[in-house]
Amino acid sequence: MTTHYRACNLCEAICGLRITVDDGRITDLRGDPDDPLSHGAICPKATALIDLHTDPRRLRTPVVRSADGFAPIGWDDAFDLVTQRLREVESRFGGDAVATYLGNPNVHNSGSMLSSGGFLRTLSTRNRFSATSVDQLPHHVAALDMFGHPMLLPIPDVDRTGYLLILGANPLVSNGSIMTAPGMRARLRALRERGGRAVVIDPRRTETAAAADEHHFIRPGTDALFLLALISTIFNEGLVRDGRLAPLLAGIEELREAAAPFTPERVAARTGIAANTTRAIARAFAGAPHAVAYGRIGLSIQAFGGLCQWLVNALNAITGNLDEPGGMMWPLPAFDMLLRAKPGEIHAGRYRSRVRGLAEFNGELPVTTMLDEMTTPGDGQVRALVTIAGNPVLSTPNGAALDRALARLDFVLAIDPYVNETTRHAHVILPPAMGLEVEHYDVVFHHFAVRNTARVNLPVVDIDEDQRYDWQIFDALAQRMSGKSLTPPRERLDQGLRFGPRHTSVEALLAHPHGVDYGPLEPCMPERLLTADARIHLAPQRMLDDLTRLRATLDEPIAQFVAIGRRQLRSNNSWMHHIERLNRGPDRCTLLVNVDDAAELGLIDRAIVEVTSEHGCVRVPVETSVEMMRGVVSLPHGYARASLNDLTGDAIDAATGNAVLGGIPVRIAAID
Ligand SMILES: Nc1nc2c(c(=O)[nH]1)N[C@H]1C(S)=C(S)[C@@H](COP(=O)(O)OP(=O)(O)OC[C@H]3O[C@@H](n4cnc5c(=O)[nH]c(N)nc54)[C@H](O)[C@@H]3O)O[C@H]1N2
Ligand SMILES: Nc1nc2c(c(=O)[nH]1)N[C@H]1C(S)=C(S)[C@@H](COP(=O)(O)OP(=O)(O)OC[C@H]3O[C@@H](n4cnc5c(=O)[nH]c(N)nc54)[C@H](O)[C@@H]3O)O[C@H]1N2
Ligand code: SF4
Ligand SMILES: [Mo]
Repeated sequence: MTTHYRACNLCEAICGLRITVDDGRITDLRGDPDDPLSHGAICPKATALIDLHTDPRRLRTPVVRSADGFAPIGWDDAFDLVTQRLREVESRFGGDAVATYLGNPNVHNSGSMLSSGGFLRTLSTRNRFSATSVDQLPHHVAALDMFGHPMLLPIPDVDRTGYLLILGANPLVSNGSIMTAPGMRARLRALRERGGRAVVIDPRRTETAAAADEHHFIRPGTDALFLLALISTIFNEGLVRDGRLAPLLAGIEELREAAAPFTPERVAARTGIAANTTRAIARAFAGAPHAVAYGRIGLSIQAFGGLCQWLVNALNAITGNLDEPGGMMWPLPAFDMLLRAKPGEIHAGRYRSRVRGLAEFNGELPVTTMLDEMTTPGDGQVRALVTIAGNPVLSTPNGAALDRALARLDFVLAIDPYVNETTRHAHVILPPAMGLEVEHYDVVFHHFAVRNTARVNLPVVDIDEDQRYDWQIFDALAQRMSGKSLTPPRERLDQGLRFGPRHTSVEALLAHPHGVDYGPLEPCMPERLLTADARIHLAPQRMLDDLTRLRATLDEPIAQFVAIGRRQLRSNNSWMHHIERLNRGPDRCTLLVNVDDAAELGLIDRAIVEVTSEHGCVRVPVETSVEMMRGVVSLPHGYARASLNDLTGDAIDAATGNAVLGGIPVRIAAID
C-alpha cells in the first residue's frame, strides 16, 4: 500500500489530495490536510478522478473514423494519417484552412499546457480559437490595457479582506475562478467571523449569496452601469483614496468624468438596484479598511464584459485596494509565465478574422466566429479542425449550427480521451493519458491563487504500454510536421522553476509532496507592471470609447425574459455527466423560473417548456424557484439534451471579442 499526494486538476481550486493505492488499485482519496493552500478541503468531483481512471468509456488508444463507427488504429499509423491529412488540407487550401480549438482542461494539465503549443506552432493558421473567448477574455483585455499584460490578472486577497463584493460569481459552487481559493465556504465564514462583510450581486440568489451578508438582484448585463454608479458615488462623495499607488495611477480624472453621468438614480431602473442601495454599498466599500471587488464569469460573458472587468479593477484602485493586503493583489508563482515579458510588447488587433473582421487578441480570434469561418465560402475558408481538450458544440455559441458545420469538414482531429458532441465528428481521435496518470504542476493556477504555494506531483498510477502522455502525442505530431522534437514538459518546467522568482526546481519541489508555502500575497507594484509608460491606466481609451454603446442601453426596453447560465457542484462544464457517482438523483438540467413568473405562465414544477431565442430552441423541464430574479431564467450549460448554447448566437462584447452567453432574450412556452 502506498500513499500519494497531489493536487486535483479538475478545477481552478487545485485542492491537495491524499490518495491510497493498493496493488495498482486506488482504495482511498481524500483532502490533504497538510496542503498549505487547501488545508484538506475538497469537493465531490475529486472522487470522480478514480472513476475517470477506470472508466471503460474512456479511449486509451487512437481511433479512426470508418464506415461503421470508430475503429482502433495504432499510434504510429494514426500520427502518419493525421500528418498526411493536415498537409493535404494545407497544400490544397492554404494554412488558414486548418482551425484549432483549445478547450478548458488544456490549462489544467501541465503536460498539455507546456507542449501543445509546440505542435500548434507547426500549423501556419490564423484561425486559432479557444475557450478563452467564451470565458475570461475580458479580464485579459482589461489587464493588458491597465497593467500592460494579459496575464497580469489581479486576484482578490480573500483571506485578509474586510469587505468582499462578489459580482457574477458563485465560488461556493464553482470553487472559485481567477481566484484559486480552495475551501471557499470556510474562507467566507472566516471573513464574517473577523467582522467582515460579503455582498453578492447576482440575478440569482445563489449558494454564495445565501452564505453572504447581503445579496442584491441585478438585471443581467447591467453590471457596468452598476459599477459606474458605485464609482461616480465614490468620486461625488469625496471617498477616493488612491493610497500608496497614487504616483502610478494615470487617468483618474478621465475616469471621474466618464463615470459622472452614471449616477445611482440614472441607472437604477435598468439595473434593478435601488439608488440608495448602490450608495450604501459605495460608502461601505470605500469606508472599509480593506475591501475588494471581484467579478467573474457572470460579468465576462455579457455584452459589456470588458467594461465590467475594467471597472472592477478601477473600483479597487480608487479606493486604495489595489496591490494592498486585503484588496486585489498579484501572486508571484514559482513558475512565472511573465518571467521574460517586456513592457509594452503585447499588442492586440494585429490581424482580423476573414468573415466578420473581428480583432485578434494574443494570437487568437473570437470563437464566436469559428462557425462563420467554416461556413462562408472563399479563400481561406476553414476546411479542417484540430480540437484539444474541448467541446465547442456544447460550449460555444450557435452550437447546433456548429454541429452541422463540423459534419461537413474535410478533416477533424481531436486530442481528447472521450467521444463527445464535438469529437464524434473527428476522423481521428488521439486520446492522451490524463488525471491521476500524469505528472502535474499548475502552470496557470498558481498565477491566480490567493496564496503563494507550489507543488509538483508525480503520477499516482502507471499507464499501459499502449497509452501515451499528451506531450508524447504533441511531440510525435510536431516531429512529423516540422522535423523538430519538443522539449519535454518536465524540462521546461524545471528551467522555469530554476530561473523563476523562487529559484527552485522540480527536484526541490518533489521533496515537499504536500507543496511548499511561500506565504500570503505581497505588494509588487511597480516592479511587476508591464505598461510601456510604467503607469497603471485607470481610463483606457478602448474602454472609454465603449461607453457610448453602454449609454445607449439605458433607455432600451427590457425583455420580458432573459436566460442566464449556472454551474452545479457535481458538474464540470460539458463533460463528466456520465460519471455515475456525480449524477445520482433527479435531473439537474432544469430551467429555473421565478415562482411568480411560473404562476403567471401557468407552469408547474417539472413541466416541460420550450425556450426559444433568436437563434434556436430547447425543451427542458421547469424548476420553479424563489432564487431567481423576476424575468430571468437559468439553464446550466454543457448538457447535450438541452444545450444553452443552442440559444446563444453571434453576439460579442465589441470591446473584447468575448461571446455574449448571458442575458439572452427568450420566449417560454408550455408544451401540452
Ligand atoms: N452558455 C455558456 N457557455 C459556456 C459557459 C457558460 O457559462 N455559459 N462557460 C464557458 C467556459 S467558462 C468554459 S471554460 C467553456 C468550456 O468549454 P470547453 O473547453 O470547450 O469544454 P469542456 O466541457 O471543458 O471540454 C472538456 C473536454 O476536454 C477533455 N479532457 C479532459 N481532460 C483532458 C486532458 O487532460 N487532456 C485532453 N486532451 N482532453 C481532456 C474532455 O474529455 C472533454 O471532451 O465553456 C464555456 N461555455
Ligand atoms: N462544479 C463546477 N465548478 C466549476 C465549473 C463547472 O462546470 N462545475 N466550471 C469551471 C469554469 S470553466 C469556470 S470559468 C468557473 C466559473 O466560476 P464562476 O464565475 O463562479 O461561475 P458560475 O457558478 O457560473 O457563476 C456565475 C454567476 O453569475 C451569475 N450571472 C449571470 N449573469 C449575470 C449578470 O449579468 N450579472 C451578474 N452580476 N451575475 C450574473 C449567475 O447567476 C452565476 O451565479 O467555474 C469553474 N468551476
Ligand atoms: S474543488 Fe476543484 S480542485 Fe478541489 S476537489 Fe473539487 S474539482 Fe478538485
Ligand atoms: Mo471556464
